Amino acid sequence: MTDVSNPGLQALIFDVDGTLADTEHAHLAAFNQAFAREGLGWHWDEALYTRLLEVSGGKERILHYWRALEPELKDIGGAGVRDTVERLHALKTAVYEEAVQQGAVKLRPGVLRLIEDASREGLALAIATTTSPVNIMALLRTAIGPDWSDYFTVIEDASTAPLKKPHPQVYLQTLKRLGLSAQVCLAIEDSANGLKAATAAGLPTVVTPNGFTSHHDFTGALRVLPSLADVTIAQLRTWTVESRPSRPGST
Ligand code: XBP
Ligand code: MG
Repeated sequence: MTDVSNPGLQALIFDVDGTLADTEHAHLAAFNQAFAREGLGWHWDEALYTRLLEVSGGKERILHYWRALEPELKDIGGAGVRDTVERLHALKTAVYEEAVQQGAVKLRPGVLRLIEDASREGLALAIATTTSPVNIMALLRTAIGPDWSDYFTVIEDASTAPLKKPHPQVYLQTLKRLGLSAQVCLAIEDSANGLKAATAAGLPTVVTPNGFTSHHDFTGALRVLPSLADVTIAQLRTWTVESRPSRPGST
């Protein structure tokens, strides 16, 4: 019998970059192409990009790098700097979108099966990401097909949640739109910033790290797994309920 005072899992909330797919190599190549096209002489290698990923959001990452390169950059709030960052990021987004449409990025193992299983079992599905909407569309349209958005009840992204992870805004807005409390949802993330954002919103969180994030601190994660390949909905249900503090008299 269902314990109404201890409701089960009702929704899965997915991060995109690094979680649904290993996108960061494609993001990195796109940043470098944008820098080259603008003749900036900037080039990010993988070691540098791994460190820069600590700053969530492409625009924020560009600005952070620029400020580190030119500490005297005065015009941080000014139109000159802002316009340049916007232009670079728009260029980078176009390059990334094209690469993804050409099949440069595949979903990580187990992701599509878990989405299909969750949907079949009546769980709600949502996306909570710092990336731009066109990037989500390019990835999921290519990987799942034109009806990809039918799977997702809620999508929150850079266009709706300007405060980037580790700020919990994107998760709080996702929960609000789902109309669910955090304790009946599960977040799936790949990075420390993502984990911090999700847990700050009260969400139990499973982490599947990748090459760019495997060195992060995942203290507070419900589980840290190499991928979603062997994960079942039944396991996610069990882990979610087990994550709750036990109530007096409940054992
Ligand atoms: C991912 C990001 C993104 C991408 C770049 O963070 O930080 O910024 O690297 O995408 P998360 P944009 O997976 O935690 O959401 O350039 O579109 O920002
Ligand atoms: Mg991520």
